[in-house]
Amino acid sequence: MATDGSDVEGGVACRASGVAPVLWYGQPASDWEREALPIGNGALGAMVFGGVPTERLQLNEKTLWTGGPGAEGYDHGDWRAPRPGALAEVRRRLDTEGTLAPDEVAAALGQPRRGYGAYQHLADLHLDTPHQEVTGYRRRLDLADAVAQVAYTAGGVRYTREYFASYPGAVVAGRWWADRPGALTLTLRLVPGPAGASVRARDGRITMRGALADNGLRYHLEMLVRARGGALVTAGDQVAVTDADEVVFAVAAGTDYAPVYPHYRGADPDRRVRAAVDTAVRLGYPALRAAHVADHRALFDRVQLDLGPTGTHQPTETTPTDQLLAGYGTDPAADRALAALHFAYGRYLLIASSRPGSRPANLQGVWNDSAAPAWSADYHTNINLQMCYWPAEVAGLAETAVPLHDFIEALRAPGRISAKTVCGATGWVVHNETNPFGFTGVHDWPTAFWFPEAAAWLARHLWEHYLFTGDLAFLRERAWPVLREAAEFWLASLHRDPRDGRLVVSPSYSPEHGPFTAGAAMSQQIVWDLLTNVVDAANLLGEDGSAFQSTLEQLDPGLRTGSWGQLQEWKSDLDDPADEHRHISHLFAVFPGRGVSPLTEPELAAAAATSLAARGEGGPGWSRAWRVALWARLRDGDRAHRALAGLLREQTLPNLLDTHPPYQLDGNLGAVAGVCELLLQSHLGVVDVLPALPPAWPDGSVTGLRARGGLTVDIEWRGGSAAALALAADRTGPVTVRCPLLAERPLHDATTGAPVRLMPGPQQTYSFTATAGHRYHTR
Ligand code: FUC
Repeated sequence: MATDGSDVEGGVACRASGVAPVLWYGQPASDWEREALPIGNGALGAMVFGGVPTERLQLNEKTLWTGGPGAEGYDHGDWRAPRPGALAEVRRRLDTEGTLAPDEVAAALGQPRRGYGAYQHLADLHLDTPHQEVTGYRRRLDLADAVAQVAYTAGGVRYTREYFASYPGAVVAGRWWADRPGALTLTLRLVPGPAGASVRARDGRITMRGALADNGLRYHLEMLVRARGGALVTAGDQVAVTDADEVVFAVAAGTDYAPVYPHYRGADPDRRVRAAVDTAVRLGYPALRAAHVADHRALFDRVQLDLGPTGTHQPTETTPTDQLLAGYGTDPAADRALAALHFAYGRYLLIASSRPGSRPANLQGVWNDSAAPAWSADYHTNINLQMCYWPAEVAGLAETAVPLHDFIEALRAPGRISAKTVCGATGWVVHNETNPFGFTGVHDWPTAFWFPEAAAWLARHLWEHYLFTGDLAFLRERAWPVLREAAEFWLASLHRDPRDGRLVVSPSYSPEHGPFTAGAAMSQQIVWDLLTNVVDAANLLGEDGSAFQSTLEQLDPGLRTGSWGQLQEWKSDLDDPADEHRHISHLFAVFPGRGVSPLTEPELAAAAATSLAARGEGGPGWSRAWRVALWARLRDGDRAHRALAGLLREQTLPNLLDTHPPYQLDGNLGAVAGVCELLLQSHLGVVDVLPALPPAWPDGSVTGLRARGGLTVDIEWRGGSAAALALAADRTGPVTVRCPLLAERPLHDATTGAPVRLMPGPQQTYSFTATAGHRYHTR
């Protein structure tokens, strides 16, 4: 990137501010949730405190879970005894009574969970120094390099430490150095998380191993320490270094977990963990670091967001991040800089918590310091897991979705059994939440146990991957089997509504509030979405989609306007205008669905806006993030920006992590997707440029956003309108763009230099035929 702040290549001047996206603080972290800084490589995570005299890195390995096979009484949540007629009875009562209380339905269809388990804290790495009084303290996290750093002066010596979690190296690595030779004296020690772990140290190597008490899951952590200069002594279970010039270490960890139903066990982790640290140390710190930075930047650098000039100073550079956040709302320029930093951070967190080969990001990504985290830090599938992956495609991070795709595929085997035993249907199903051990059945929390639509909602992520990449082999081999089998479940489960003969979901529960009914809006909208996607996929693949098509034609779409102009959440008009519940389920068709848009269904979109406005502006971080995306899809940039402002002001911690409370990653990632929707939309088959630009962001630019149809899009705007546009096409084919700029500016093919013949269309759209590999721009 040019350092003069502009990078002209075929059209869009990427006015990136040239400021490295960095979080920084003037004091150590004392609170894990609010202040520690996360690094991760998808499988391993560390929270860096930057403490003096003692440093703490809290460590995680994504598969360290209690529960599952081996845990007493564990099952996948399928009924432990058949309940002949139970489901039919609930359906019959809903047909006659209209609504049922959640307690009643939970009594009939739910059961207590057994051995579900929870994500576990692995260990704390402590590094003790003799330093007491320090000056010039700085703690930072460079998002572009994915390196955390701490620096301070003690006794006239400048000490610096840095850490990163390397995906190619499969280790968390650290380096300590000083600006004077022989100045480093520290002790490294591990404090295990699981009870009963054995810790040994020998020749600069600390090994922690054991098996979890409840399920026998074996875990192994190894750390190798090397010092340059001075002396390194291994005493007991600690490594002590004195008078060294530099200290480096690498940590690797693993368990014998394997994502394979029904046992979820694989090879002993010892050998691969040892090989990882040995290889890392043999490679040497500089090469390890360089490979890490190159790996991370290959993903991170794809998208740059700049929200305009900030005057004489760069707020993110001159003001510590916690103060910048605390001052949100007092300085528009600083607010824009913080919003751009928050966006970059969300992309960083997705990269750090989800890489091919790891499990998907859980409720806390990969970071957890507890043996009993909230909601087990599991995979909630009625909004949270899906939200975490909303930015993956549009924000140029498709590779981070691979763990989700793998996870969804692995849910099918246990999901088939749950579909049969609990729902009496073919196909596969998962309900409200799951764990790494294929929990696809039910539990008994009345307002959060029954949600068979989760499988259909998850399946759309594989369809979306096809829409963004055009990868037909992926569609045929990976997406189609998942989609088809999820749709088969609904062909077997949909119920004919005696009120109007339409096919509805019954029982149907609009997440987490209100009564059980038949045909709640979200249920219908998700099934409509699935069947629509399956029919499209069948047509593309030459498969027989006729059964899905005919079911779709009889399906209640779950879209109706109610007595106060709202989009009804339930088939009966039960909505309370004073209800401010966090789940906004009946607007699924607005986002992430594609069933309602102001451009195609203006009345329904107006009803959706009425509902959304009535939901107020409060709620947990994830709910605010959803509103950013919803208002963006309703093309109201100002209201979307207000939701983002509320998220930053009220639901964001000093380390910029989202809070529910407690810390929950989905709000960070949902906000990235929401911001992308303000600047670019493509869910209606049109590349829609600046559909909901907030008035608060009059000038700016974004590079590298992705549009369905295999396009990479750069946009520059000034005074609230597009000023330059560039599109790079992955493949040859028709492209339609909605951008008023094209009325006054020709589009050029940067590859051939020739002007592009644009066909004007409705609603300020312009169409042309793109050629694979060509780049088009408006200059
Ligand atoms: C759903 C949400 C809660 C929370 C939990 C993890 O149950 O309703 O707000 O986010 O997931």
